[in-house]
Amino acid sequence: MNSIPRRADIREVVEFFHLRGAFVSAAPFGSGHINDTYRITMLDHGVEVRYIIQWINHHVFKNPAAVMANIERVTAHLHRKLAAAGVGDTSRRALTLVPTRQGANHAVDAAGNTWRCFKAIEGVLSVNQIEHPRQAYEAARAFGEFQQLLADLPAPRLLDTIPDFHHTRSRFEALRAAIAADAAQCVARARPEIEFALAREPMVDVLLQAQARGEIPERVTHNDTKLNNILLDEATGAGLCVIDLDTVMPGLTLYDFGDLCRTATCPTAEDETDLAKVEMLPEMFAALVQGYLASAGAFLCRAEREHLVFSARLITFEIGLRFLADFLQGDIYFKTHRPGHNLDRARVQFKMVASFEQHEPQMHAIVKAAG
Ligand code: ADP
Ligand code: GN1
Ligand code: MG
Repeated sequence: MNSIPRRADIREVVEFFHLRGAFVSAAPFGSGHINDTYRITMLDHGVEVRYIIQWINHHVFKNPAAVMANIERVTAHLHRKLAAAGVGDTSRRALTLVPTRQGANHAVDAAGNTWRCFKAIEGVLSVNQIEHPRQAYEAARAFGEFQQLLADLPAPRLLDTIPDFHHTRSRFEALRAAIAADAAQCVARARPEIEFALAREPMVDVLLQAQARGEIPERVTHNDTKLNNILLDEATGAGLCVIDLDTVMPGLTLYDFGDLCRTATCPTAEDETDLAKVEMLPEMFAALVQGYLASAGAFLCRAEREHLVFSARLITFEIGLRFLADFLQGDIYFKTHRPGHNLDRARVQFKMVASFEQHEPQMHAIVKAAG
């Protein structure tokens, strides 16, 4: 939710976990729209040790324990696979959960809030706005590798922690309902954006239908592949570790590739107000395709390859629908930092959709050239 009441003192939360050393400091970290993240510094025998502690937004993730059960299985599997592949130190390549003093994967405070802790990975960058194609290549390669490593995650199926998360038809219908209800009396302020969205209805069923026909398989996917959810090695620029695993669930690989295109081909922040600056960068798209195929190319089926270009447009559209619906509902889902913030975000997404539409032939040529 947008305005969360003050939660437990972070100092008390630190005490839930089995951390090394003495507490030094805690500071809010990251720029996510849902959870709260803190970076914790401890001092252990004169050496600073850092951790990441996060509050799981239970308004969004209705079953935080299920989120943590998924994350525990996924991170354990990643560490096992990386070690088996000969990676000596897997601690920079996959997240490592820090257990509570009772040995659990999360803690629940007296007010019912859920907290979890990871070891902080040092010497890394998380990029909010793309700077050069190498970053795009590395991010896409790392997300493809992530999907590949999880392809043989043992049964059972991961839990659907947010059902229908990327069900674009449902997202479209939710927008329609928000327009009809006009709960925040904002419909009049968003007429062009609403028109833009409604005119693109046919797009929303394309992947769902391809999946229903059995052409596109369900796999284990990340589902929130923003550029800043990959940690890059500060020294080498290599894509090191995929983070923000709350939405790792059964999904389509194209959701991940599409969301990466949304964020990594855009030269601006997600909430840029000067729309003249918002335009998809073909050189970044080319780098994403090359990086993604370098790792995922081995397992993608033909229909997945054929929809790479479409996925960029679809997921960008879908996130735009969600921002717009939230604006119309009065900012009840995403954190906002100014009035009209969600509308600004929706505008950027829709400008990117228009740009993907304009560049479609060029994007197909890029995929073809990548082999
Ligand atoms: P959200 O996006 O929901 O705020 P993330 O899990 O993406 O939460 O974390 C926010 C930021 O914190 C990331 O962009 C990254 O910069 C940093 N971060 C998260 N986990 C780690 C980690 N284990 N090691 C180092 N930095 C991290
Ligand atoms: C949210 O929390 P964060 O910022 O990583 C959202 C994503 C959106 C993204 C848009 C659980 O992700 O689906 O794509 O904002 N996460 C959830 O920036 O809804
Ligand atoms: Mg994140």
